Amino acid sequence: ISWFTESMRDGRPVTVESRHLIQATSPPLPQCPSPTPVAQVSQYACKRRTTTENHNKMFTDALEVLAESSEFCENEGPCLAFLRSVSVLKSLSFAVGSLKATQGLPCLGEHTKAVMEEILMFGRCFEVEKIQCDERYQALKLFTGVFGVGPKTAEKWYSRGLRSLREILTEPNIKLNKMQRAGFLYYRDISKAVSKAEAKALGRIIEETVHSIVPDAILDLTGGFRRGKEYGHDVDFLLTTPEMGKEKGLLLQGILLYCEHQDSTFDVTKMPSYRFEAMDHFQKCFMILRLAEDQVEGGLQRDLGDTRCWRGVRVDVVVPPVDRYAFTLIGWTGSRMFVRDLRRFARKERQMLFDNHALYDKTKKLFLRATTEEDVFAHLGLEYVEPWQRNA
Ligand code: DCT
Ligand code: MG
Repeated sequence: ISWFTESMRDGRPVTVESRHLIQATSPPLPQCPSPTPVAQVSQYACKRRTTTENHNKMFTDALEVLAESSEFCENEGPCLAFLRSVSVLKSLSFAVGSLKATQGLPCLGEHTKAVMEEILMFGRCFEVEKIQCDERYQALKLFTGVFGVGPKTAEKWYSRGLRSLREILTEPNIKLNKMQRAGFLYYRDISKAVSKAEAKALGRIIEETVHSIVPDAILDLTGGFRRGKEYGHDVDFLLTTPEMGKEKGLLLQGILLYCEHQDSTFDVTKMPSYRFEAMDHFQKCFMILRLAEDQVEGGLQRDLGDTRCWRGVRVDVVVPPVDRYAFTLIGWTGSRMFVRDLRRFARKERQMLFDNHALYDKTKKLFLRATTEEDVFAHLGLEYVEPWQRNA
């Protein structure tokens, strides 16, 4: 996860009853959904229902390469345009078989359509293959895959002629920060996907640790696992206490391999003049935790030849005060595009400002209260979208 370092581009109700950990919301039994007519697909990801089932992977994989390549070239506009088309294609309940089938769909630009046409005709896209063979793209992808390394650092290393992780580690003039050193130290573990069983095990461990400090603390699994994903690159948790203020200084001890702790800079007295932004100000920990073999149901995922009985896993824990919990839960459940469009929808269609701390009605000049995610959707005049339908 490098988004908090450099490239800052950005359920269920949290009632007392549902405050039990690791209740990854699972989709209900498959029904036979009638496909949404193309003409009714919204331009806003928060008005679409997107499960983890992607019927258009061959297009979205290719378009994601183009998005990433644009990001590496600091072309924010094209990057976002590709990500928006990816998101629309992921929401479809059918596999696109011809360009005609995309008529009326929002967010699909000329470039996207040309790529799709080529894939439909030849099963591959020349431009994407060219990018994948490009030396700069390969190096930047490799470098940004290291925890703590964002596109700017990756570019700096590339422009100094460095091409491999070994070259970075042996170049005497390169000074790694604490986060990057941990990123290299646990590189193999962190670059391996985390399974749902491993995420659940971590939830139990963190809950136990937290409860030994504050018995009534509330922990929820968020991020991709809350959206029903089977694998993730990290595990994200939200932590709070029923009593306001008691969440301050709630620390995790004993199992940390690496921890980057950021204290809260959230100040409720500054709310009236406060700027709405993508990153929140709550206390948080970006960690690497040691997960032992016997803690995971069915055991750890292991590489051939790995004789260790543990692995390192990237874990984020964010600690908002309980009166901000619903906003933060939506933000940290994601997906990125879902939340990005929730903010855009609020701003453009409702004259409201929304982020991980608050929802503000500009017309009424009022901060709106919410204790559950449903409250937030209701304030925005949106149909509630379940976490497993937010994989936009
Ligand atoms: N998030 C966001 N904006 C970002 C990055 C993240 O709003 N720029 C939110 C959305 C998801 C949540 O934070 C957790 O982030 P990640 O762990 O990066 O995403 P994920 O969906 O959990 O993906 P993965 O399964 O790979 O961890
Ligand atoms: Mg995650």
